[in-house]
Amino acid sequence: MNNADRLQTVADRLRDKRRVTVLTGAGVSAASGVPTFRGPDGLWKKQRPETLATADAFRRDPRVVWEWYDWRRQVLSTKVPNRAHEVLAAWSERFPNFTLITQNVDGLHERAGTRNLIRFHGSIWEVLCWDRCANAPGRWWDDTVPFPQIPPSCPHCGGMLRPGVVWFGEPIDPDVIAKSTDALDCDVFFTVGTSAQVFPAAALAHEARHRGAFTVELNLESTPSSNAVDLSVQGPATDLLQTLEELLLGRP
Ligand code: BJW
Repeated sequence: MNNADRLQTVADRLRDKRRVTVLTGAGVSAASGVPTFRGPDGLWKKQRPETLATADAFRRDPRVVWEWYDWRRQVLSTKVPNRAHEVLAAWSERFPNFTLITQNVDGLHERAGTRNLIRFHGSIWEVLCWDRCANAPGRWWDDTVPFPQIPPSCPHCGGMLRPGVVWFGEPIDPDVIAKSTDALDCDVFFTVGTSAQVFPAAALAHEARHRGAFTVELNLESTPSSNAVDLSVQGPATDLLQTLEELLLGRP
């Protein structure tokens, strides 16, 4: 089956369906110029995850970790959503029961106007008090770019802030797990632009299929999920989602 046939099959599966769930990863933001983690120019090619994306790394050297996040926030502040974000935002309006679970912390799905969005790994635009001081309101939005001082300090206790993202070894918010698990009861489940190497996110497609969803992977290349989904289509997320949207709207 060629890509055109595969996408036609997916479009047929989507027609008249109500419950659609999409899991996205860094590949969806690649066309916006946001670096992925594990690709040839990925963030982990230059830095090991353990030195930047764990609580231990932060405890050891909060300045180095914050410099990395502050740099990424500066890069992100210059980026805009691409066609993949836009199509998914349109689907979030059109399908009666649509959920977008994103591993991305970049905020581009929000900026595209996506409804019913679950941030599986948190947000780079949120911060929280490292000491969880009693006066701080859990986590809050702070889009200061760049921070005038690194590490930025908690306005409530003067201690350090940390980024509102989920690091390796940290649990996913139980409320996020509960909402994501509910969304696995769907007609069609997509996994888009993720290497399917980070758990528990990587297990969601398998569980959705187990529950009866038709599962589809859209990715530039094959991943550990490719043989575990019903249909895998290779190509840039922007092109594949745009083609699907045209098929759904009945336009060439
Ligand atoms: C395109 C494209 C284009 C490119 N179009 N496609 C079970 C088994 C083994 C290990 C574990 C397990 N369960 C837990 C673990 C440990 C760990 C884990 O998974 N480790 C593995 C690496 C082995 N997981 C955790 O630690 C998680 N926590 C946890 O399980 O807690 C349990 C616990 C319970 C109770 C108490 C305590 C703990 C947390 C994981 C947190 C991940 N965090 C990060 C950093 C977020 C903050 C930040 O941004 O700095 O999340 S790591 C990084 O990877 C980031 C991403 O969200 C995540 C996934 O990456 P993604 O999106 O897949 O990106 P890439 O770069 O890998 O792939 C891009 C893909 O796009 C590629 O496939 C390209 O081909 C494709 N692509 N351009 C379409 N244009």
